[in-house]
Amino acid sequence: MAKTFMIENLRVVELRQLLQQASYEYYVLDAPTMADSVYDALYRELQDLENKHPQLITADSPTQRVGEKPASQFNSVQHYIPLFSLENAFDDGDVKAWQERCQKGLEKTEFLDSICELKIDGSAIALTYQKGILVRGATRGDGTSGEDITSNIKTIRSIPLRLNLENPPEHLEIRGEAFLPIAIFEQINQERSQQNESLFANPRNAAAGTLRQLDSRIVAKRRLDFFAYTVHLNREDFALQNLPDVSSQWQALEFLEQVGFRVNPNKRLCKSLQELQEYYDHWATERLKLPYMTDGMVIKLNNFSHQENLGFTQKTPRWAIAWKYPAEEVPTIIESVTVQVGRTGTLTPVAELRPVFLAGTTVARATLHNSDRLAELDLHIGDTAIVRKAGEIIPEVVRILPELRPKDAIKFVMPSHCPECGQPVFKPEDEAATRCINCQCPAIVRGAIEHWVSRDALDINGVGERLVKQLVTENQVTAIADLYELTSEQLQTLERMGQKSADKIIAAIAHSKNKPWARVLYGLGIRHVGSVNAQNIADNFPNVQLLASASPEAIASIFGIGEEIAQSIYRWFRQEANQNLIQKLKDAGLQLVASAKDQLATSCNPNIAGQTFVVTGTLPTLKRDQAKEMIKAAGGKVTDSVSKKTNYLVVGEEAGSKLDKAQSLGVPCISEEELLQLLQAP
Ligand code: 1X8
Repeated sequence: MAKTFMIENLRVVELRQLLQQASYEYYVLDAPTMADSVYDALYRELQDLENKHPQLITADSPTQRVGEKPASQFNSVQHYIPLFSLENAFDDGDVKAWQERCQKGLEKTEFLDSICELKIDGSAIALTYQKGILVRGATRGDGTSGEDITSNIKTIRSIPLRLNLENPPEHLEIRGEAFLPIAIFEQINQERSQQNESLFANPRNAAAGTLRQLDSRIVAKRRLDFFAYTVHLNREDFALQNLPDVSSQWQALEFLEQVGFRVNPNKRLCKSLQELQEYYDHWATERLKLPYMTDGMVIKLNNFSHQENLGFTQKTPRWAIAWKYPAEEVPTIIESVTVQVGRTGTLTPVAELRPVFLAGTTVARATLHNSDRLAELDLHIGDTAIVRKAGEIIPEVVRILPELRPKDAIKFVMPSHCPECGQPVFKPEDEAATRCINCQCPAIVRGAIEHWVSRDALDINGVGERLVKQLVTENQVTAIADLYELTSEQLQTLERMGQKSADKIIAAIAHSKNKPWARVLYGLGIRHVGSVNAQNIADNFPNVQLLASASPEAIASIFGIGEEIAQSIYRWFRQEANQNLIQKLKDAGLQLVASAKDQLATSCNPNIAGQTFVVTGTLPTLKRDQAKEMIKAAGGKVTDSVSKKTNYLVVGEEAGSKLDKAQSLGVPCISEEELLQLLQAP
């Protein structure tokens, strides 16, 4: 026994190192050396050993990056060293003046060596390492104190949980920028738009929003990244501990790289104003090709002794300056406005523009967001509009210039009928958007199916946007459930569809019948029910009947599920078309019940598992059978009569002799509400 433990302990250490190295090569060096399948296998092996011996889990184990249960709030923490903001320069004159001030302050006449780095448009983060282990990550906040977001920070793969240092200092503060790569930002917004959730304006907001997510499991899915750019070190301590000499910003960046951080490679040591200008001009256009957002360059005096001598003003270091690139805005003509109908029926007005070159690409369309925004703009066809790439990604109409409006220009008004199906549209008072509410609207049907087949839902390979459009246009599919009645022959009647592909698609559709209940629930596309919520709800309501008949209160009693989501689910199941859909999916053989294995996974609720319940009387929201099902799903036992062995009697209105008996035996009596609390809190 002891011997096995020793061997397993050594293996855990080895696995941790192997996985740390592989992850460093993948996420920091961007040069993978280990196949994904090998990584996964080693990761699972580590996870199994850690499950077996939880005492072997360390803070720097790769398994600690997956996120934790949602926190109710973040704690405010004091920064060990304040985070300063930077003084801004808007032209070369500002930069020259800054350099001259530095020279004067240091009583020098020659140009002071400066490091140019790109200014990353993300969220500044302060990391604290104790003896080389990441112990805290905090947001910038007001610069003096921020929020402790350590569990979110740990999900960022390019942030080392342990520094690559033989002899780490007691305490080390690292600063850098957390950001979302543009592609991931776009993917998140696409998903949010499918969920009918509000969109992030730009990658910076998305990164900030993600970092402040209370559920770090969601953060783990979002693939934030991080560039380190500052290390606060005590040079005497460093010398004492035989750490490398870091006496300049250039050396600091090298040090950061060496200990395992991702450092932006686009840095330059400049020895003249001319070279600063070259860097600025070069990156003015090159930055638009980078996979992340930048909004300027940061210039820092290289020499730490220069930095120390100059020190700080109230808010900013005197030895650094940010030279910003102007936000790109251009005027153009609005030639027409089209209206798109989204998956959930939201109408989005889009301006069709006379094409203009903007921030690296030609732009011919720009979003007008929604009806309210459109009304604010008072937009007329033929207007001259100022167009901006919001965070240089999605072009938007910022404002129009009414003084340039042609005399006979006609004001654009939102259509009263859906451009896709012709049915009247509807604008709720409290929402900015107009929407189509015809559930047979082809746009909504297409959207619903695209969502159903998407990766996180039923993940049906081969059914893409084009095929969905064909199927809906040809009326082969008018609702999700119709997919399961398609035949290969039917598909082969479609343009460009051979037998082989058709067979493959039919097989993929059939295969989706094995996908678990949580995926099915997510696939239904109920408003506000994203994949994490769906899993959470499916864990608590292990079959569709329980969920369909649950009260909004019962649904909202799940941790992490708010009133709005609960109402949305409740209303969804009250619609006849949706009830029919569920019946058809059931008939088609989809998983509308959690599998025994999943139920077992949720049945570790120690409040319920192994306890014996009796349910009596009329419960306020649940039917008695539902309550019994829920108890059983959580691992409890349900019997019909009260005895000494009964652990709880669940009591509703007009309870009869069972209540008397329980009271005489001293069996605890609980309400439905108390039962739900037991079920919910593991
Ligand atoms: C902010 C930023 C800095 C750097 C890059 N991106 C930023 N957003 C850098 O130094 N490379 S420095 C900084 C600050 O000091 N407020």
